[in-house]
Amino acid sequence: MSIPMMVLSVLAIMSTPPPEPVLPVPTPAQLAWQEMEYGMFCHFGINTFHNEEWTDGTKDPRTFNPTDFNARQWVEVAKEVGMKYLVVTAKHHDGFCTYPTAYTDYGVKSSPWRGGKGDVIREVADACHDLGVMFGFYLSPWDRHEPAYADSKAYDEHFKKQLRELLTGYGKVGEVWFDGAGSEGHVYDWAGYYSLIRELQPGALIAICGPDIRWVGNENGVAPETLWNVQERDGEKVWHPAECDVPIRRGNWFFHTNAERRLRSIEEVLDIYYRSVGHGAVLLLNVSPDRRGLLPESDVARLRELWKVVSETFRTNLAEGKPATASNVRGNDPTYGPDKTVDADPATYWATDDGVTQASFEIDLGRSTTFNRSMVQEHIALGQRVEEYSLAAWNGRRWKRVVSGTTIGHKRLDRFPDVTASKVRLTIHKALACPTIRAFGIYRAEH
Ligand code: FUL
Repeated sequence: MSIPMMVLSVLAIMSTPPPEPVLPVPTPAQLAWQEMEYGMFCHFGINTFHNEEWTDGTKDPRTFNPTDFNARQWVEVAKEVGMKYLVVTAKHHDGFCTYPTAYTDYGVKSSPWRGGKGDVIREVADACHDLGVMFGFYLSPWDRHEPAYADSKAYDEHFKKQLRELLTGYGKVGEVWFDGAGSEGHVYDWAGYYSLIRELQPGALIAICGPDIRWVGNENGVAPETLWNVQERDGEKVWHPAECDVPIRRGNWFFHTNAERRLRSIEEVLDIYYRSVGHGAVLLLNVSPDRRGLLPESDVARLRELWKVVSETFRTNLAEGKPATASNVRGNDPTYGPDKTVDADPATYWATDDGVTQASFEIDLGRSTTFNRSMVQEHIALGQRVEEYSLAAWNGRRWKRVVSGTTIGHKRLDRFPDVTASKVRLTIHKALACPTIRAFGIYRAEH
């Protein structure tokens, strides 16, 4: 063995093991999904043609007739504006199926659209797979049309048959969305639904009424300031990350004519972004295809505007590559050095010694720098840890606190008025175990 090789192997032996995970940790599919941060929800069905949010299952299926349907437009827009996945309604509470199911005539089969041969789900799924956007579907458990709904057992069978069609006929499915609305008092065979999904699409995440993704608890697109991924379910601790679903037009999941005034302003959607993604949740923003079967131009313009602001804001990390020092580095091993938070490599992270749950790192910006946004990410593959943090800035004479908060999780974004400093310091005041910080950034936003 050559001398340099020997040195390397000795170093390898001496290198410090990573921290033990804080259990439970995300599954690889949950981790990949949290990494996506942002997706598009599309509610499209019979309601689209009636200016109603919930129809009762009696609307004539012949009224479903988009004039210019193009799912590719939906997915192209989603991709262009930074959304990494798309969830579309295969059946809403009214029971109308947007795909040609064999188990009811109430759906596209009985509509004039494409001579009764159309399939919304096929076209959305194909476009998603083609363009590399994760595909998901919404299948409402509550069904106001299906006569079998009155009989729980019979309906379970019906529902499973529909699930099977959707899970076997449309390629890879990333997310199955089970809405709880309207189901009060009804008994479903959830365990049966879940095992069918696990069997047919083991990679699919089951959301809302399901074990993999939880509902954030409101339809305003806002996650609480303190957001833990770990939740208690049936007396057991589980990793159950939150999704914030919210319509881009206030109160409208489905398209309504003459409702453009409900379109949220850029300030509102930006605020939603900061309070969902920026609180460590995933944002599922609903955009309703119209009666043409296209996303309305005004909504598309708003999505573009939002993504422009977000990408411009976070394009330049003013701390990237700057020298960093820390109060503690795990095993004094540079593998876990504080520079790993600003190296733009998502795989590396700063970590402290076991038991050190209060620690800080400083970044020397080299010159006086003005910023008004910050970003911190934990290495959640090893579990969520941080309970309290703060950011301080050196104004040449003393440290001044800029912002403080509780949890970080996958991502924490903070907004504050312009700060000018030559050094910044992130302090972890409290954590469940030694912190693992994967990324840190400061930015100057114009909006
Ligand atoms: C709610 C439903 O009742 C709405 O119509 C919409 O589907 C929303 C995503 O979930 O519970």
